[in-house]
Parts: sequence; structure tokens; C-alpha cells
Amino acid sequence: MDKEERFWLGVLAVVFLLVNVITLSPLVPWQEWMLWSRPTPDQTVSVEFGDYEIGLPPEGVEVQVGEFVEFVATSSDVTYGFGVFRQDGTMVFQMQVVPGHENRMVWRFDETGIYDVRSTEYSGPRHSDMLVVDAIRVSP
Ligand SMILES: [Cu+2]
Repeated sequence: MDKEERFWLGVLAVVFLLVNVITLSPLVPWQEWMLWSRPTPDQTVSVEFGDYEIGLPPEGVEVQVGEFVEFVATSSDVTYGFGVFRQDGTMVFQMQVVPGHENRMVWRFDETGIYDVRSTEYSGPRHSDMLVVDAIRVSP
């Protein structure tokens, strides 16, 4: 390895470390409560996946801005994805829903609105039908 190669290897190592330090640090607003503190959820919402259906609580999901919500998703057959989307189609967050586990995610919504839920993991031929419009209502 010559001198120039060592230099660029060093640059790569520094970039790697910087990106990790920045993305894991509490400077990223949600990392403070996702990684560094363990807030007690204000409510828990169960989501049951199975046979290409997304089973949300029948009474709906009502959340307040700033509240910590724990989503607990299970699957009775294959791996799905639990994705929460804004009305403009941009994603808020998602997690994989692996069968045989309680897949947990704590989230704090910081904007009011109505959110859709869709499967974000290709799960088979009916995957694209896995959409629940207006699934989560976040109020002030
Ligand atoms: Cu799917």
C-alpha cells in the first residue's frame, strides 16, 4: 500500500466515523428518544398482520402530538412491513414485521394530521393491496 492509498483509506475511515457519530448523536432530534432515553409509552397500539391484511384496532388509532406511542406489530404468516405515511405519500417511519416476534417501535408524532399505513415489505402477490387509508389520527 503506497502513501496515497493510505491517505485515502484514512479519509474513508474519518468519513465513516463522522457519519456514524453525527447520525447516532442526540443532534438528530428523534435519536434523543429513540436511542438515548427510554421514554415510557403513553399508549400501546397492537397491529396484527396476516393473510395480506393489516389489522389495526377497530376503534381507530387516536394519538396526540408529542405523545409517545408504542406500536407492537405481529405477523401470523410471512414478513411484512409496517409503514406510516403522510397524506402526501412521504414516509414517517417503518419497521419490518417478522413472524414469531413482537416487533416494537416507539414513535412521537410532531405534526397533527391523518396518516396512512401500508406494508413496506414485499410479502407476495397481494402485497400492493396492503393499504389502510386514514389509519392514524394525530390531534393537537
Ligand atoms: Cu406486503
